[in-house]
Amino acid sequence: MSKKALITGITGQDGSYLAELLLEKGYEVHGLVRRASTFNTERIDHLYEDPHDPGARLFLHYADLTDGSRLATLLERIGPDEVYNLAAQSHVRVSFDEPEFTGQTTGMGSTRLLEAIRSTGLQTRYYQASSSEMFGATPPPQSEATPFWPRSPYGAAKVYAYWMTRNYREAYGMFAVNGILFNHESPRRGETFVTRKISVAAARIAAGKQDRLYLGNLDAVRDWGYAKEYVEGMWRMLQADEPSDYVLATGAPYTVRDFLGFCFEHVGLDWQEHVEFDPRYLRPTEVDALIGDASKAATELGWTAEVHTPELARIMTEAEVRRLTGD
Ligand code: NDP
Ligand code: GDR
Repeated sequence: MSKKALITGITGQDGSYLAELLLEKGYEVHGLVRRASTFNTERIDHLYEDPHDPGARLFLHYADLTDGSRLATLLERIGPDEVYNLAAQSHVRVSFDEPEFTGQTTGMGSTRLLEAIRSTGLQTRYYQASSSEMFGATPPPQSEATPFWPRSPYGAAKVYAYWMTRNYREAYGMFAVNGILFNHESPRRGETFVTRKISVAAARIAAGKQDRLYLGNLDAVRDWGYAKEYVEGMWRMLQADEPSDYVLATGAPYTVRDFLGFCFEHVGLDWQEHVEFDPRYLRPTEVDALIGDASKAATELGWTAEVHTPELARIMTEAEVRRLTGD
C-alpha cells in the first residue's frame, strides 16, 4: 500500500514541488484547490492525471482553509498518513492591506486543520509551514531557540499557527511539526515576490520588452534558497522518529541590491540604469535581516542547502530568458 499525503496550497510554489517529490516517492497525493473563476492549477498541470485512470495517484479536491467542516469531511474520506499545511495568504506586504483575511487563513486555517485531524481521530503526521518572518525584528542569526518578534500581520498569524501546532503536539500527542523556513524561491515563485520580480524584469529589459523596474527597500538582507530543495526538508521532518521543529536556511546573507546585481549581470546589464524607487513597495514595519542557522536540520535530518543565492539568481534569470525565447 502506498502512503497517502494531503497537501493544502498544492497550487502554490512549494505545493507544486512537494507534489512532484511525493509522487516520485510513490505516494498517493491529494491536494486542496480553491474554486476560482479562472484556472489556478498552472504550477501542477504537468502532474495532472485523469482520475478515471486506474493508475492515477494525484487527486484534487475543492476546499478552503476558511471552511472547517469541509476539511474534516475530506480528511475522513481520504485518511492521509501525512498532511502538509502549505496554504496561506503568503504575501507580507499584502497582509498589511488584508490583516483580517490573513489571520483567517494563515493563522486560523491551521487551527481548523489541526482540529479536523484531532476530531476525526486519524493518526496523521502534520507539517506546518512556519516562517522566518516570525523572527521579524530579532537580530540574526536565527535558530529554533530564537525568540519571535513578528513585524507584520502575516508574521503574527504564523506565530499563532506555530504555537497551535506545538500545542496540539503537547496536548494530544500528535506528530505535529513546524518547519521554520527562510525565503526559498524558484522560477515558479509568485511574480510579486522580489526575487521573481527582479529575474523577470532582468530578462524582459534585456529583450527590450520593458524599460524600468520599480522596487522598495533594497537594503533588506535575506537568506534565499532554492524551493525544490526545501520541500525535501519538509518531507524529512515527517519521517523523523520524534516530532520536532526545524529551521531550513542557507545561512548566507545577501541584500536585495546583491540579488539585482546577480540577475542583471547575468543578462549583461547594469541594474542601476533601470531600477527606480517606489514607496508603494515599502512596508509599514520592515524585517531588516533574516539569516538562518539550520545546523539542527543538518545534524538530525541530514538536510543542507546546496544552492546558494548567486546560483539561485542564475537559475531564475535563465528560466525567464528561456520563457521569453520559447527555448
Ligand atoms: P504561495 O503563495 O505560492 O502558495 C500559497 C498557496 O496557498 C496557494 O496554493 C494558494 O491557493 C493557497 N491558499 C491561499 N489561501 C487559501 C485558502 N484560504 N484556502 C486554501 N488554500 C489557500 O506560497 P509558497 O508556496 O511560497 O509557500 C508555501 C507556504 O510556506 C505558505 O504557507 C507560506 O506562507 C510559507 N512559507 C513560504 C516561504 C517562502 O519563502 N516561499 C518561507 C516560509 C514560509 P491559490 O493558488 O488558489 O492562490
Ligand atoms: P518576504 O519576501 O517579505 O521576505 O516574504 P518578498 O520577496 O516579498 O520581500 C523580500 C524583501 O524585499 C523587499 N522589497 C520588495 N519586496 C517585494 N515583494 N516587492 C518589491 O518591489 C520590493 N522591493 C524591496 C521587501 O521589503 C523585503 O524586505 C517571503 C514570503 O514568501 C513569506 O510567505 C515567507 O514567509 C517569507 O518570505 C520567509
